[in-house]
Amino acid sequence: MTTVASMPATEAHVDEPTALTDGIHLVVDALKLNDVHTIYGVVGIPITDLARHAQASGIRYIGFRHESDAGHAAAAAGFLTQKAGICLTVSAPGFLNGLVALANATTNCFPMVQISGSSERHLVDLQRGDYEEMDQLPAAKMFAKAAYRVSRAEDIGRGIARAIRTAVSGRPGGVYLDIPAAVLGEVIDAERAARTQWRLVDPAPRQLPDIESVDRAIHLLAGAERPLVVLGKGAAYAQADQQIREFIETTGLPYLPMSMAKGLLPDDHPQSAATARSLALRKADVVMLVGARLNWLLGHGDAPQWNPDAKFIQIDIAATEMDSNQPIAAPLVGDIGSVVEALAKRSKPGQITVPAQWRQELSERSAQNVAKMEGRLQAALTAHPMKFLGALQAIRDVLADNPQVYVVNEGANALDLARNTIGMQVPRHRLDSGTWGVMGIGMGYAIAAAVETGEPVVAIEGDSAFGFSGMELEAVCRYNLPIVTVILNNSGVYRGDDHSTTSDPAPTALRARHEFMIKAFGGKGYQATTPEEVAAALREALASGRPALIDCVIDPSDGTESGNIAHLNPKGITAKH
Ligand code: ADP
Ligand code: TZD
Repeated sequence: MTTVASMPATEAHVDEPTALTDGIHLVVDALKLNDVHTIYGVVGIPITDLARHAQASGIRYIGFRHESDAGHAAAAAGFLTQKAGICLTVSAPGFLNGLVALANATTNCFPMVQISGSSERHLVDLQRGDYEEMDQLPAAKMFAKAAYRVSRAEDIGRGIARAIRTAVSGRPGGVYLDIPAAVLGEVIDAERAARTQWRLVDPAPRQLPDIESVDRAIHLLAGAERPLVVLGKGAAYAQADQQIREFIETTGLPYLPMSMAKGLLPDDHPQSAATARSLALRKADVVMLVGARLNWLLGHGDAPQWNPDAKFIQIDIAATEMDSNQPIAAPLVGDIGSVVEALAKRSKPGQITVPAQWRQELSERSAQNVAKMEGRLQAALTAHPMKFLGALQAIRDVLADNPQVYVVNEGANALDLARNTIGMQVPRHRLDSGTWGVMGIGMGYAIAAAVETGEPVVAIEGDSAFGFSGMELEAVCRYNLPIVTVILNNSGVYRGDDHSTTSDPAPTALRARHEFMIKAFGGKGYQATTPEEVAAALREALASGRPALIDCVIDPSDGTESGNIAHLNPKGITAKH
């Protein structure tokens, strides 16, 4: 317990000064008590002293240029550590800037807590026009897993405990905690305050599945002719790496990793069906979803992309996820580690097998697809100007020698092509645009990955995508983080060769030499025009362990509008595509 002041007590106790504390100290005490090591934020009224005090008491404070980036960093920290990432924002506009990240974290099922200062309640509630006036709590509710407000300093410990518990337990998500300026400044008796704080016991309890549901799933899997496992980012989050790998390898089941589940098993694993994805979805008769929702990213489980007769087994911590898109023949509600353990324990040796014909079908299709792709990859290596696939092969080769590197990835083509080109060998080493396909996570995710793990990070960014968080290059340099930002710069959103019918540039047009940006902040900038230059710059940058940016000059005519989701554009009568 930290105390802020001593004050003479009442006349009856002149010899015993009462130790006092305040809201700011109580927030820091509660965070420390609950093992918070890092806060990501942007300071200002009323939270600057809170950040200062947190830093002075041993919590690392990482200061950003924009709250969205700080929030994305907190969310990524949550995904990587299974602990609630903490984002600190100022009232009204700062709060709103952070809210995008809070909503995105909730959508992705990442645990984070946005703690925001807010203006004086008695002014806000009468709409008297306070500095940064806004009624933040109801605004946050719509976008968060939960939203709470602390109205008395004595409730700070409770508020923080409740926020962290809610963020990490069950289906993880973003939680908002509103602390008005007056509460941060409230002075109370330190001894009394100490009794209002507690450390959470078992913040994210295991959730064991019902045995009957386990047996039902085993029965279905055992009877399958063309079984398939889909691993999602929930499986990566669960940190049940060993159980998942053992179950897949013992049963021999083919599996498809969703983008952030890549690396749970190494991408070159013989049971990976990634290179026969379309066939696997179209033909599988029993599909086991492990921490993956049947949302748009999986075509909602609909035919003809999927076998209309497929039976689904779904492992998820959220019972309400079952039947959200397709009937779930065998729901397995529980935490992935416990469920997979139960599946392994309850299935008899040899009970779940994979018919040779299905294995053969998948591997033949895989070989065909790899051969087809080979031609495209070869052609890209010598193309000038450089193609996405030229630069990406160079990055792939460097990363293959550095499997501990965290990969952050956003863009449209830059996302689709990097996801398919760059193999991951280690779990939880790929962070990307996620469930929303959001732009702007790049620098925040990269900073969190570097700060939380101490490992190098390579952020592979479309030039448009990078722009959303590009100013954080300054934070990358200020904290001297080992982050190499690689921009696949085709001078546009999707492509750079669109022409406008007016004197203004086309809506998709962009123009930048990003390597100059990082130089302004003291980092190393490279421009690369060939795959060889990309590889050389990346190797040098990674070896330096310092902030660097490589602007890869890509053919403006390379790229597809909207990447591989162009079909989601409304057609209408003026459709270009
Ligand atoms: P992807 O986009 O990779 O397919 P999703 O984000 O759609 O993955 O799905 C993740 C799912 O994982 C969510 O439905 C979430 O409830 C679930 N989940 C997250 N953590 C766990 C856990 N520890 N145990 C079980 N399910 C989890
Ligand atoms: N704003 C936000 C926050 N998220 C978005 N997804 C978009 C806008 C729309 N959008 C995409 O879906 S991808 C993209 C935008 C603006 C950028 C694509 O261009 P890029 O990548 O330069 O990043 P490629 O490689 O040139 O396709």
